[in-house]
Amino acid sequence: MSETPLLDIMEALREVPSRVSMGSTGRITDMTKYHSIHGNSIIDIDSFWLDVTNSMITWRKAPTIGLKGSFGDVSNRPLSWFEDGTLNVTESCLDSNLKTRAEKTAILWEGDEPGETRRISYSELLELVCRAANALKSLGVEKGDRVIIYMGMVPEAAVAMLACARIGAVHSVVFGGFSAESLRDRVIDCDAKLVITQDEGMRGGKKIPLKEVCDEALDGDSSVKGVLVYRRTGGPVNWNPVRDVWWHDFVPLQPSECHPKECNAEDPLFILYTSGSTGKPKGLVHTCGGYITYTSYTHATVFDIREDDVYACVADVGWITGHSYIVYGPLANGATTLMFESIPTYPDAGRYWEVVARHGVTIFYTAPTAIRALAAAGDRFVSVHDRSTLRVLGTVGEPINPEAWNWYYDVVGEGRCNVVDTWWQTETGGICISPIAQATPTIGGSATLPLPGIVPQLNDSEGREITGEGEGLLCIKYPWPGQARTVWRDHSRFVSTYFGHFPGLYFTGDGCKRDKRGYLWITGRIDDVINVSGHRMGTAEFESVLVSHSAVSEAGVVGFPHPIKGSGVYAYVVTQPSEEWNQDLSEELNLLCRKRIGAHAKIDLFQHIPGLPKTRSGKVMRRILRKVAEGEMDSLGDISTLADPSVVGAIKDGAKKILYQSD
Ligand code: 7RM
Repeated sequence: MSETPLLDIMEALREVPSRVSMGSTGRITDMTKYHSIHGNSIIDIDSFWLDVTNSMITWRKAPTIGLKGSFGDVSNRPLSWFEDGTLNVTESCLDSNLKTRAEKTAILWEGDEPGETRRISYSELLELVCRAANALKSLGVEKGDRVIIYMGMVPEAAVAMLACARIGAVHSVVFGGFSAESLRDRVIDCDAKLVITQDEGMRGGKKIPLKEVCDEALDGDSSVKGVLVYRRTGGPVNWNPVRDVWWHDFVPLQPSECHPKECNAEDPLFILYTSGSTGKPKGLVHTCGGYITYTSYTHATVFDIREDDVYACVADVGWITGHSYIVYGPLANGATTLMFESIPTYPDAGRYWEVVARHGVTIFYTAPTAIRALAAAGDRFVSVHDRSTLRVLGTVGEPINPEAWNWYYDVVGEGRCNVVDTWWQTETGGICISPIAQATPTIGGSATLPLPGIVPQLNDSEGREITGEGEGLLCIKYPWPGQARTVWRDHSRFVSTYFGHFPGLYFTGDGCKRDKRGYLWITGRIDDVINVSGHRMGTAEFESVLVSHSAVSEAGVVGFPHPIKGSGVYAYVVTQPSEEWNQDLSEELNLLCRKRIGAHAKIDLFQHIPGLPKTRSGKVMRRILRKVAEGEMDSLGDISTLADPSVVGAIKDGAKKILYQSD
C-alpha cells in the first residue's frame, strides 16, 4: 500500500493565498487598474513605495521616509530610499517564508545532465545559509567586507550570496566565464577579503576550471585572506593549505542558526561589475532596502506570481538577471525558483522544454538570443515536449525582433501564454518597462509600458523632450527604489555616466521609439545607432529584417565610416546551416530592407560569418563588429569573455577581403 506523503497532506490542508500580497496598491489585473496605479505612483512616489515595501518586505524598523535626494542633486548626495528603516534582506527571503512555506521548494536545481536535480526547501535553505554565514564569520568576514563569488550555477552560489547578506557583508558575483585577469581586476577594485569558488563548473558536458582560474587571479599579493571552495565535480585542484578551505569540511560543522545582522536600508547589499562603452567595468552598488523592495514588487507584478508556480529564469547568477530574478525577487516572494546549470542546446535544442515538461514549469524567462538559436534549430525540438504548464514567457537582455517574439509566442507558448518583454539594466536593479502578464496587451517587439513608479522620457540629442509618437534617447525622470546608488568608490563616474548627458534625468544609453498608442520599442544601445546620410537608423531594425529571411539565422549590423554618407551600413550575416551565401542572397536581403524599412535602408557591405562574437551570457560584442567594420582590426580589446573567441579570427579574415574589394 502506498502512503500519501505527509508533505502532500500538509500542502493540501494549508490555506495559501493564491498570490503574493502586495498591499493596498494591489495586483494589476487589467489596464484600468494599471493606469490608475501608475498614475498614483507618480502623484505620490513616497506613499506608493512606502506602501509597497511595508506590505511586502520584512523590516526590523519599518521606514517612514521614502525618497531623499533627486536626479538633479546626485553629485552632492547619493539618492536614498527608506533611510530610517532597518532590515536584513534574508529575513524577507528566508525567515518570513517559514510560517507558511517551510517545506515548499525554494530552490529547484537542474544540473548539467538532464534529471540531475536537487530540491531545497525554505527551511533547508535557511539552515544552509545560516551555516555558510557562520562559516564566513569564522573566516573573519564582517559587516561591510566584500566577498567575491566566482561560481557556476549551483545552489551554493545562491547560498553564498544570501550568507553574505545575512551578516551584512557585500557580495560581488563574478560570472564564471570571466578570465583570471577580469577576476583579478574585480578582486582588486572591491578590495575583497574572501573569495568563494568551486573546484569546477559544469556546462554542456564540459568542465570549467573555476578554482584554477581563481588561483591564477589571486597569484601574488592580494587582499584576499581566504578561499572557500565548494566541491562540485571532485576534479583535481591545487591546494593552498594556508588560504583554501573546503566548503564540505567547514560549512556543515557550523551552527545551524545565525542571527541576521540588522542593516540600514541604504547599506550596500552587493556590487556588480558591468561594462560601459568606455573604460574598465564599473562596480555598481545596490543597497538593501530599495533593491529588495523593487525586485520583489516587479517580480510579483510582471510575472503574475502565484503560490504554486514553478518559476524558471535560465540566466546565470553572474549577471543582474540572476541576482534579481533567480535569487532575491523570487525568494522574497516565497516562490519556487529553478536554477539551471546547463545550456539550451545540451544534450540537444529541446533541453529547455524538456526541463519545462519534467518540472512542470509555469513561468519561463530567457534571452532573445537563445530564442533565435532554438527557433533556428527547428520546431520539432519544442513540439516533442509537453509545455501545457507554461503560463508566462519572459525575455530580457536585448531587443527581441518580432519574428523571434512570434516564434516564442506561437510555437513555445502555443499562443496561450503571456509574453513579457522586460527592459531593464544592471543599473536599474529590476524591470522598468514591460508588459504585466494578464493585464497588458502585447505586440511582438515592444516592451510596451513603464511599470508603476517609472516615468520614461525620450529626448533628442540636444536634450529636447520628444512627446507623443517619436524616437529618442531613453531617459527616466524620477528615482525608483531599485536603482544603483553609485559606482563603487567612484561616485563621480556614476554621476557623469548616467546624469551627465541631461541634467536632472537618468540616461539609460538606449534608444527608444514611442508609437501612436504610447507603447515603447527599445531600439538598442545608442552607440549602435547609425546615421546614414542624415537618416538615423537602428541597427536592430536591420537585424530584425535580416533574420526574418529564411536563409538567415543571425545578423549583426554596425556603422562604418563612409566618405559620402557619413556612415555606411555593414552587415554580418550568419546563414542557416543548409544555406549557401552568394551575391543573389545579399541582393535579396537588401530588397527586403528596402521593403521593410525604407528606400534609405541599404546595406553597403555584407560579410558572411560562421557565428556572431557573443559573450557567454549571449550578448553580441558589438564593439568587435564595429572595430572590424571600421578596419581597426588590431585594437579589438579584451575578448576573453567571448563564448567562442575563434570566431574573431574568421571575422577578421573575411573582413579584410571585403574591405579590400570595396576600396
Ligand atoms: C537585464 C540586463 C542592459 C542593456 C540595456 C539594453 C539591453 C535589456 C532589453 C534590452 C531591448 C529589452 N542588464 N536590454 N533588456 N533591450 N529590450 N527587453 O540585460 O545591464 O546586462 O544590459 O540590455 O540595451 O541597456 S544589462
